[in-house]
Amino acid sequence: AVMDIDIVSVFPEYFDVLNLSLFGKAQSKGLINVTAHNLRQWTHDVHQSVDDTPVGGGAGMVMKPEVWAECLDELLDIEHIDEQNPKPILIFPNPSAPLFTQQDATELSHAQHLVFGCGRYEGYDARIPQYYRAHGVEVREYSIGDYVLNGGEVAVSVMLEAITRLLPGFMGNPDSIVEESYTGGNALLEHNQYTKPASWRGIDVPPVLISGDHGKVDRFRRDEALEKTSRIRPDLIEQLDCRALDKADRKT
Ligand code: 6GU
Repeated sequence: AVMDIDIVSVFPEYFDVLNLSLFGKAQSKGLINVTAHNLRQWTHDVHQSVDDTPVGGGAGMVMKPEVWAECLDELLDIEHIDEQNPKPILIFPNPSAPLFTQQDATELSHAQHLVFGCGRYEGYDARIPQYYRAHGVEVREYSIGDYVLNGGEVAVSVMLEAITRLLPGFMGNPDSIVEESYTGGNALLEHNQYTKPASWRGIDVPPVLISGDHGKVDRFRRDEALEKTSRIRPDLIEQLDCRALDKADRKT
């Protein structure tokens, strides 16, 4: 079934890029149906204002709950949930939320309807996610990393790419999904990749890779993945499921 994706933003044109490349193909193939909405279309005042000053004081502006609610009541259509219209999942990018992971991408790739709400300025009124949770909607808030962005648009495009590339038929070669980093209970960084020529500007590819011995190649790549991960991302080694390690895995 086609995955319906609604995105709400004050800069909906930002998502015009979704008509290009793999997203465009996925849309024409009928795998996904993406609509970017302008939040201001749910305002009623001449200034089409979507934000106000923070209660309690402080810098910047906070997105108002009333406008978001008019928008989300319509897009979520929570009165009419049945077999044809399964429960949507509401997602808010938020730099103060848990990190978005491959596990989240996998879970969300099984949804039928995703609604993304892009906050701008200093954020959105905390009662918005609270209200929809209290009314039975699955609401998720995610950060995409420990750095500051101006708004949720970039974060949504990152999450969308991570989710939609997992849809059956989206990628040309589904094998490349199972082999890559961060999948399964075996989240290691990937081993290095080489192509031909075997020697280039005086640098040789590791000879074992052209030995034709598949067992040795697998072992070499596994050792490289373990070594790279412990050096670059020791936090991923901490999270490793011991059962994912084989006897020959070097203790690094
Ligand atoms: Cl989800 N939003 C914003 N504004 N900044 C971020 C972020 C999200 N994730 C990391 N930085």
